[in-house]
Amino acid sequence: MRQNPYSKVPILVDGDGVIYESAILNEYLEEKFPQVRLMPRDPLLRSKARIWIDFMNTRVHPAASDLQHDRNLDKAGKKMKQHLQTLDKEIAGKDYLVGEYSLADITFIPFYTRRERYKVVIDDNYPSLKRWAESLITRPQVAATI
Ligand SMILES: N[C@@H](CCC(=O)N[C@@H](CS)C(=O)NCC(=O)O)C(=O)O
Repeated sequence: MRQNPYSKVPILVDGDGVIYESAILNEYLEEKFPQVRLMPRDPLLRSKARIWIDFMNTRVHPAASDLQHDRNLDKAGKKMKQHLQTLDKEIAGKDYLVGEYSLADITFIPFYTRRERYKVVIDDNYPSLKRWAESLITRPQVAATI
């Protein structure tokens, strides 16, 4: 991919600009269209949202990739379980990870909708995680993309 020096998708071409790295691309869109608020306004809550976005991108997705490609299966399986337990605990009793619906929740969706590809089962062992994930994918804007 010529436009991304990392040779990865997604990329976003906007006028003369090319944006890559999904977390940065998502924040770009959030800033560009402020009428759709997908990040908290409070700086501390913004940091918390970014911590969860980073958690998905640097922990959940790499473990999923290892599982998908049969790399370090034992270790990847253990890590995935830990990450899912962490999320299950965090989301217990809440509708969203940080305040209102935000990019923190959204960043989990591509993993959840592809979980079979990673041989990941999210069942009643993770009751809060399952409830949250199912509620995310039934949002009309999300359901339309699946
Ligand atoms: N950190 C990057 C990861 C992007 C990534 O790994 N993309 C995969 C597809 S989901 C890809 O382009 N793989 C092709 C390759 O590695 O050659 C992001 O969040 O945008």
